[in-house]
Amino acid sequence: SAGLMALAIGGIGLETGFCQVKPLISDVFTADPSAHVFNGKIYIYPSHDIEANVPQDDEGGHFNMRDYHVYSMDAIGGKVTDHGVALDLKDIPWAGRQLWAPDAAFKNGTYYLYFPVKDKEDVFRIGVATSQSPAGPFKAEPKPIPGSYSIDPAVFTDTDGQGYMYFGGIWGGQLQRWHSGKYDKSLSTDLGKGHEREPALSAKVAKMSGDMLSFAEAPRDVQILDEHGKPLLGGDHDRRFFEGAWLHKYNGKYYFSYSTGDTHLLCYAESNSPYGPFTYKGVIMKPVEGWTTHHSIIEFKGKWYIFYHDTEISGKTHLRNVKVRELVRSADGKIQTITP
Ligand code: FUB
Repeated sequence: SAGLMALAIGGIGLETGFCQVKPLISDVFTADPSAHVFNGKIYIYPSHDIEANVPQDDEGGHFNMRDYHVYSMDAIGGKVTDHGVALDLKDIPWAGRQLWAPDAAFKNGTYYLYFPVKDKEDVFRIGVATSQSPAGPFKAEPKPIPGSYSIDPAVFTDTDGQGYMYFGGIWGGQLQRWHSGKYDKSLSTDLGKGHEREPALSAKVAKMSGDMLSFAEAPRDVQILDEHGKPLLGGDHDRRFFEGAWLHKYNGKYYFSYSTGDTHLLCYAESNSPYGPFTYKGVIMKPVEGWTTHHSIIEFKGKWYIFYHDTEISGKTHLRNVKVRELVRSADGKIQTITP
């Protein structure tokens, strides 16, 4: 019916009732889009999914990515430019395999690309590479960031110029293996049975050093509290942190958003400090097609947008495509839940 017809305008479809959103990139597979506004343009730093013919396993071995491309757009709904290979696995001296979800930052004339990759012992670490251009190419530092581990770095620059890295992901992202402070390979999913009534594993946050190449402090827990001020529990799969952290600031408050992994939700929590504790507020997006769900949030020309992915083009969980749509808030600041 006419009421269900969607009007698609260069990637975003608008109409009442539902919203048809087209993939932003369709010649290659892209996922985990971290978007930033640099020099008045939108730059997207996604994972570059490929068919590597690695069988699916619980550790995410089938996500066997080997390089990154950077994309830019002058406007939402405008042309998307592919700037080519920004960083290749073979040019990261310490890397073994699996270039997962990256992020980028800018400080004092230099652009930074942060990326998780397994080292030669198959342990995820977070690396950093630099460029004079937001589009790259980026040159990797010779070693991972000291004290880094797990996946999904998201670097937030506060209004005072201070950078913070949020990171971590459980199960294939290995965060649970660091629970005791040392790497324990026997912990393969979360902390497992018997831990459901204990506080959930937390994402980590660390202040960045002035040169953005290292942590200025030991990573701390990003605590998420429920409406009674109690930490979310490990068994609370609809609300607890799994992976894919993002941080944005709106009206002076800090919004920490993330994926719940096995329940496939994007949720958010709010705080008056970039360190938290954050109070759980609700669901930003209900499950998309595909197992993983990963997003970023930016403001561009007075509107807020969420970048995310699904598997519309391939129908396969490890071959994803990025999308964008508007993020809408109610008058009280609450983020409206999106049903994709
Ligand atoms: O793309 C590989 C991994 O899948 C990411 O690091 C996670 O956030 C999930 O999207």
